[in-house]
Amino acid sequence: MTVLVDKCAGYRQLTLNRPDRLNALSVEMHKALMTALTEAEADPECRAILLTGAGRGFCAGQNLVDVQVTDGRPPELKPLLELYNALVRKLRGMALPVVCAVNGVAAGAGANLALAGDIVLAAKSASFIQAFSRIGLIPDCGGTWFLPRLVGMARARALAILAEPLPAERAAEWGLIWQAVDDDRLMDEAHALAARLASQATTGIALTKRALDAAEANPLDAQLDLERDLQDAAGRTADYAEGVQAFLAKRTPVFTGH
Ligand code: T3D
Repeated sequence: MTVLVDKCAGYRQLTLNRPDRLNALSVEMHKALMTALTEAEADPECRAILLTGAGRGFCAGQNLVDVQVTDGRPPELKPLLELYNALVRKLRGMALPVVCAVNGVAAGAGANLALAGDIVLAAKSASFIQAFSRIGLIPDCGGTWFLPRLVGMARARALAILAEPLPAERAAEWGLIWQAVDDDRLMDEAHALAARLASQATTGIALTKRALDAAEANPLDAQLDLERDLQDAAGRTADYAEGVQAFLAKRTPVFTGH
């Protein structure tokens, strides 16, 4: 199994599972991850995703064994890149919050896959490497979009061109990720976060994700209109009614995600 699926209370843990190759992405793994995300979204009991890697790495990007130049002919990369694009679109478009727990090195497409999550935690020993320029490629899997937005153009350019490892703690300082945590705390923290998200008003979170993603391209005027419409939708959820009632009654709200 190239992706392990664990059903936890309220959420699913998906684990990239080719540890001998630092979870480098094969076509089989692409398909397994896509299937696991689609199935999680269709499960009414599942209200958050926790994505991590088995072994000492998170993901080393494209499985380079599959794209070797043979007989002097470079491989056709476009079909492969459609798989990456589909994965990034899927992760960003998920109606569920996605927590990435980066347990070790995240390189190439593996780094950018992590950045497609909503909240990224990393073990302090982990690092992020835009490894593409080392092999003559450009950052893909959304890298050229995520990097400048998260850390600014100067840092994005240096990360992309120099391909040096960015340690997790600096990645957090720079705003590339949410938090760097002690290695032995990573999975406990990630599970606690996923469980917490799974008990929140998850329809509201899904609408928040849509608003933030649209904000990247919208002028303020259009964004204000979008906020009005999405807030209107959030205001019609049972969770909003519950949230207000619980606040007024000074009790903890019980959200259902509806
Ligand atoms: O099709 C296309 O090419 C377009 C799509 C591109 C998307 C991309 O992701 S391009 C970028 C691809 N990824 C890389 O270039 C990273 C390659 N890996 C590394 O640079 C290093 O492995 C790391 C810096 C990530 C970690 O270094 P280290 O020293 O901790 O581990 P290692 O010894 O290099 O790797 C451990 C094993 O995993 C090793 O196998 P072995 O020698 O024990 O049999 C290594 O070959 C294997 N491995 C690591 N990364 C990949 C890989 N095998 C296949 N593909 C990999 N990407």
